[in-house]
Amino acid sequence: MQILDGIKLSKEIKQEIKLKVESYKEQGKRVPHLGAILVGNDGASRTYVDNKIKDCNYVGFESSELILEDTITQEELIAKIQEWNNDSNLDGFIVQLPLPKHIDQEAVINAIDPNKDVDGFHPMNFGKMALEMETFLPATPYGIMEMLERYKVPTAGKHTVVIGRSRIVGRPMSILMSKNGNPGNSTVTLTHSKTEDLAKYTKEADIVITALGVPEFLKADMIKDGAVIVDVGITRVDDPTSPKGYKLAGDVDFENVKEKASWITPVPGGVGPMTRAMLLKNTLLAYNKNN
Ligand code: BQF
Repeated sequence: MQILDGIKLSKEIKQEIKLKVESYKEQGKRVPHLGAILVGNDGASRTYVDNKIKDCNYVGFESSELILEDTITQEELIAKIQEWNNDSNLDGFIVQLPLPKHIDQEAVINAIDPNKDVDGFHPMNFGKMALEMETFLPATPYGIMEMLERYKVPTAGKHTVVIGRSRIVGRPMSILMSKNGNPGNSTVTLTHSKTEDLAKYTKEADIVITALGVPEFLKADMIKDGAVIVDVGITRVDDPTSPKGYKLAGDVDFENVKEKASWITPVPGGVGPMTRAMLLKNTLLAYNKNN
């Protein structure tokens, strides 16, 4: 078993970006600028946004943070988004998900200028991705592709089974793994909550990508020897021994599955750090496209 180390790789990527920013500065150019909108004060969302801002500081990007009350109306939020769409100082921005229940997530995503949509969630960008045109890829699928590429994990001709069909992870992942390129050229099965006998598919898989959110769901007897296992699950589970009172649990029964897998991502320290690094890559792409 070999570990797909997202911490190590994300550090390398951040270092590459940092060097690019230094060279822009030397050329007298402005630096890339990322914005983040947070609605409400959910603890996990707060942490995610804080970390995105920290990452910007680390690589030398400018960043802007807008924290809005969870009582804000959808119209008010969309008005803020339009302000940021028209702000030529801002290369790209994200609206941290999930949003409060009274706000229609789809309407909000649709309001973002596709050229500033560094999360790659706008339907225009999803469509471009599906058509294999250059665009912002959603950060988690992008991070997984980057990881497979940098570790030279073979994907062509392999059977990839994706568990979960969310707009942000599972579905885009299924599209990217089947694209004509490297990584890609996989034969993809997209499984979901209505799939009958899921293990029938996972046992046949050369690559399993699980984005379910059920701790330790994927057991050793559900995979074949030498399979590549990518764990996108990050559920907070109580842990009184940790200072935070919780720990992160993946979808994979890591201790047992790792004995059978050829490559495996840990949780924490696998896909999550790659997700963070890819937001920076997308911001760099926005900077280069909009300049
Ligand atoms: C790690 C996210 C669900 C809903 C909204 C590192 C992250 C997570 C885990 C992280 C996520 C998940 C993010 C680890 C960003 C990934 O070491 O395992 C980093 O920061 N993520 C988000 O912004 O919104 C979410 C998951």
